[in-house]
Amino acid sequence: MNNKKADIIYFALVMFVIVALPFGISAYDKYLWGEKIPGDAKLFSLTGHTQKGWVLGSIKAVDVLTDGLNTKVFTPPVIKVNKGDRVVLKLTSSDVVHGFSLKDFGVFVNDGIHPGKPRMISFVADKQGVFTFACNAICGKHHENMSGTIIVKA
Ligand SMILES: [Cu+2]
Repeated sequence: MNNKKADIIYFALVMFVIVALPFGISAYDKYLWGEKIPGDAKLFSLTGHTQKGWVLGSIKAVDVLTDGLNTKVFTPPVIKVNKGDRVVLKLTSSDVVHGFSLKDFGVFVNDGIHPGKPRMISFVADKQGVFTFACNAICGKHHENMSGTIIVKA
């Protein structure tokens, strides 16, 4: 094989990867989110952090790196939904392996939420009230603080 032919083949390979990558990522997202989640589901992201507890949304990398500087920043998240809503939570860890439990709705992640591997959980908020979710993996000295509230309104 001459060099020119090899160049063309490598070029084609690189182009293939560049073109295929977004498709791969969106397919992986679909796989994570599951196909059966209806479009009207209420979606929330929760990121587990050993010092800040559960954070609504995502945590910036810089916050993970500087967590020792602002350990006092701790605001447990509050999620508000309406009775009957399908709720989907995307659970991510920013540092160590966390877990998740929302026992009032029978939701448990017992095999861990590992950094870089978001977990999707889904349930129907079929009862009204104020419910607590927590981390069910011993993840550090602030483990006890790792909780949040889900308010289900009528
Ligand atoms: Cu935890």
